[in-house]
Amino acid sequence: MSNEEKILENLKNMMINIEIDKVEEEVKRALDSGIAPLDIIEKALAPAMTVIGDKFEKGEYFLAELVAAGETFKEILQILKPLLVKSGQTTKTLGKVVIGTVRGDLHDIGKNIVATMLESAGFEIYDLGVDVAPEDFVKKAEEINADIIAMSALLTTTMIEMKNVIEELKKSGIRDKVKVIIGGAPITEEYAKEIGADGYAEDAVKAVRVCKELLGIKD
Ligand code: B1M
Repeated sequence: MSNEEKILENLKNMMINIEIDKVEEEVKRALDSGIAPLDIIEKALAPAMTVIGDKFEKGEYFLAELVAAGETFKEILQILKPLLVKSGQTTKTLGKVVIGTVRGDLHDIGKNIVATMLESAGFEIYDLGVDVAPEDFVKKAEEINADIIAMSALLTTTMIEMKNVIEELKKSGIRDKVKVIIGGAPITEEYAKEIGADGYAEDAVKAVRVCKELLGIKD
């Protein structure tokens, strides 16, 4: 195992064991040793969250652990976000994206990563936060003349809101003016097709690629 792999493995385990006070220090150590901010997220912190979710499901962890891990992830993102944006090094705007987590859903860690990655790729981001009603997605898209609406859902019970947003876009007569991309742990390519979304991405890196494809932008 390389030194980089060891540090990432260590970080992942600290997160899984909810050793909150040690995580920030280890992230700084990872950065100092030259590990890319995106690798810290994709190879250590995000996989740790999957394990934490599994433990919650099995009853080994409770809501307190879920909250502590979520809060820690958000704090670490505050440190990594400027570095991610900087590494994108783009100045021109590729397009306007309205992003949010759908109604009834308060999960925003993945959505924030997607927003950060899109921003670093050169998109202009309008982040509506969490628990966003369909009308609010549409209102914002109309107001800023958005190119893309990007929706995140982490609960099987809230996925349906994505369909509601698409219905709302049709009602407002702007469905053909804006592309819709969806994602989040329970979302699949099939679901995207089923509800008539234009794109689906399983992670933040793919979300950037799909958004570019939807607007016909070549790398
Ligand atoms: Co919740 N939670 N949670 N939770 N939580 C899950 C989602 C769950 C799978 C855990 C489990 O049981 N295994 C489960 C859902 C079960 C289901 O619906 N099938 C669950 C539950 C049940 C709940 C509550 C109902 C618990 C309760 O109260 N009894 C409750 C619901 C609250 C609500 O939303 N109304 C709840 C609450 C919470 C906290 C608030 C404590 C906290 C969220 C903190 C926060 O977000 N600010 C939390 C957390 C942390 C999780 C887990 C452990 C981790 C989620 C996460 O941040 N992952 C999660 C378990 C899991 O997902 N395995 C779980 C890391 C993040 C980087 O990944 O968000 O998947 P993710 O994002 C990825 C991709 O999905 C993708 O890219 C991201 C980066 O690669 N992606 C997109 C995301 N959005 C995208 C959009 C795109 C494209 C890609 O295009 C637009």
